[in-house]
Amino acid sequence: MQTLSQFLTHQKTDTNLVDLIDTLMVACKEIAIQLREGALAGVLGTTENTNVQGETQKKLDVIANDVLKKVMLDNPLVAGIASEEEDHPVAGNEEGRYLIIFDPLDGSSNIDVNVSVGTIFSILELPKGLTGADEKAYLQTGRAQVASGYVLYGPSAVLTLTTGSGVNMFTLAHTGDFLLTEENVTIPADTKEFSINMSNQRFWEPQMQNYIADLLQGSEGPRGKNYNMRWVASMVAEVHRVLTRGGIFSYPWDNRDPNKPGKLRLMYEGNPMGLLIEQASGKASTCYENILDIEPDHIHQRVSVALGSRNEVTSALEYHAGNE
Ligand code: AHM
Ligand code: MG
Repeated sequence: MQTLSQFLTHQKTDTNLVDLIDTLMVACKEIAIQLREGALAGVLGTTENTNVQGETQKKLDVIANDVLKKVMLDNPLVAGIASEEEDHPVAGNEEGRYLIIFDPLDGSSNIDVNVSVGTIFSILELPKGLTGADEKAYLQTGRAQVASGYVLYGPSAVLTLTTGSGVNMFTLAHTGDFLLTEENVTIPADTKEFSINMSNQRFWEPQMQNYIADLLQGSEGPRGKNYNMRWVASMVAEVHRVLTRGGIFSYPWDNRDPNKPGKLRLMYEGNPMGLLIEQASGKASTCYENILDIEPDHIHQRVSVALGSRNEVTSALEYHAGNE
């Protein structure tokens, strides 16, 4: 079985990028160990702090952020990092070439109930004339990502990675190596499974309400088939399911807060997951435009998301057409 670095080297990935991804996995292995210890290590529960998003931080949000920040900033290739848990980007090495953007622990509402969580990451090159402390350096479209991925901490720890030529999955072995377990992941174009937090239904736009109402009618309705529903409340787990067996996942725009077009964040969640989905032949949209085409204007900006099986996402978008 091939290790992660063997696989990337065979793919002729830039050696600096291989080094950087290896460093990211050093941090993720440490996070996996802390998660596995759970209550034994006293890491469950919340802190007294809220992050820049106004959310209460879990102890493990803070631990995962500190681990990633320290490990990545120690790598001389890193010009700076931006994190969902940091107010502002943090500068790294002045000679560094890469910017690392991460959601240290996605789905952290699931930590205390021992359900899957994950780390999501996105890698960009530092634009000329800017430093890793400049927010502007990070405000690149999702298409500019040189790599993105996540580590799902579930029954097994799985790295899902793209460097722009397909999607591959690596499982963390007891030896500490990530070993290639799924090559060239492809999402089926059609599906009978959707994933959305139904409790927010009354806050959605009528277009999304109509689309989901039609799915719920099953084989009697206009879609002509019975759909199953799943909601883990960890985007990493939902995207992993979509990549593994197809499906549509959405966290759509809702009217709870007019300043927030959806709950998920473009730079930490939308873009890295969008690139994985597109590289696996799926589709990733806001319901109105391709996520990867958005010109970001803020490091913490929110975005509505509908992603997964190509034909199903296209059907969802048809309900929204003409409402731009
Ligand atoms: P987080 O990054 O603070 O954990 O929030 C993102 C998570 C996603 O993983 C998940 O899809 C969503 O929030 C669940 O939200 P809800 O609790 O509204 O169902
Ligand atoms: Mg998140």
